[in-house]
Amino acid sequence: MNPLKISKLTLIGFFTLSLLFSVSCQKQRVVNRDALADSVKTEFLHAWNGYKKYAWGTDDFKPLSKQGHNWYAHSLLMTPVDAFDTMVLMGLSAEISEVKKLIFSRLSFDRDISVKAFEINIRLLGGLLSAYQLDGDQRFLNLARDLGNRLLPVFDSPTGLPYMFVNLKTGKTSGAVSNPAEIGTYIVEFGTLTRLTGDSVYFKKAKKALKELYVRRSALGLVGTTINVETGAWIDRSSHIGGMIDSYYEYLLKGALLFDDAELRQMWKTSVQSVNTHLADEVDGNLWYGRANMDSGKIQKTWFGALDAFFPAVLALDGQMNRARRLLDSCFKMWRLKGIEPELIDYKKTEILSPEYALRPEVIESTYYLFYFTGEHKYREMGRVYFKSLKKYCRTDEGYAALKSVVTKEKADRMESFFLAETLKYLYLLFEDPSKIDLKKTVFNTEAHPMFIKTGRTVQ
Ligand code: DMJ
Repeated sequence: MNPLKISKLTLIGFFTLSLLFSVSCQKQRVVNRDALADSVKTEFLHAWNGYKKYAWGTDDFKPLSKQGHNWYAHSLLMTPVDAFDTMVLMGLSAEISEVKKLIFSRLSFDRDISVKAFEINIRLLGGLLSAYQLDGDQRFLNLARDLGNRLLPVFDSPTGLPYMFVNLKTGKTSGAVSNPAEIGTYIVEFGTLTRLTGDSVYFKKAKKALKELYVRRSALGLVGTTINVETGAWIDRSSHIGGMIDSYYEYLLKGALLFDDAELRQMWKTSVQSVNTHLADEVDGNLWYGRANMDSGKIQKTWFGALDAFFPAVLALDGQMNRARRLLDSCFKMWRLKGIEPELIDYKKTEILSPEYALRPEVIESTYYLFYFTGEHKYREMGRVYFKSLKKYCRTDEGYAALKSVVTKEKADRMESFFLAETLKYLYLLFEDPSKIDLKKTVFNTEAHPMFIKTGRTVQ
């Protein structure tokens, strides 16, 4: 099918409906909104102003040394692009104008640099597509299309599984050893690009990658941690829901929802059933997900981390509320171990394996979903705890800093763009009126960039 182009007017009308409060909702808004939403906005501006003052035009702000940092030889404006739609949701009009000026005057992808395609896809392509859909400025879509075209060569492997890196100027690819997350996290952005441009190539390549990965699952239905994209052979056969696998599962479900795709839905159903059968682990009445060999299904490591905490959100989105609730309760316990969340723990021994906190969003994201679907006050109370910890341990005089250790609370000189794109966005949405976003019409990419479901329109 040849997807239709969507006119700017239709887009603006749609987003006005989806995002702004209707007059009839005004009363309810007062009741449903928590005063903390404004405090989160204040903290967003605190962090953004640090970037603006010391790192303007670079990728990231280093909050301790107070300087900018670029991922590659040229800045790709990682923080401004990633943060833009949070500003839109928060209604920060002055910041929106200055970021637009920066992006349209400086952002170019015609650079001789080899980039990590996954990160560029979720942060930049996702950010630009969401910016276009929210703001309506055609220049966002032009940039997104240019970037999408420059990322396309990653799919030109013998299997169709994408390479890890691509040179944005030459199209030269590298990195044949990849993982399910970096292979399977394209459909939301590439499918949206197809929908917005009418060019089916993006959706097709991203879907083929998902299918090629899915057919390589083990007899138990599990995937491993690393795979060679040229041969299709698994290298590390350890299976889990954490980093390097996580958003593969997320995109099976989100791709199904965003594009009303029955095949993806079936792939998700089969996969999550295997995950729930083999990786779910009960310890002292608490639900966790451990790490098993993909062939035996035997749990070998009782490890769970900050990245795994995305899973309650996905379970809730799928209507698996009991599991979602129980797993989020476990995640919250992990947060409370040291007053802020460690990167990785052994849940059986209650032992911290990696003590850093990278300002990650996943547990807050899951709490937002649980609040959205249940309306239970308990989840906003969890939100208050996260917010208090963030301010207490990570706030600096002019920004926010990751922690080297949640035990000593020593800070690290990093404020990743996802702090503004995701962590503060989900925290804000948790305290905002839930009707601000309609999750029947909106799918967040894995970097919290909203994409919008169009009914009666499929992409193939
Ligand atoms: C983000 O870039 C995305 O959420 C990704 O899926 C996982 N890692 C970070 C946040 O922790």
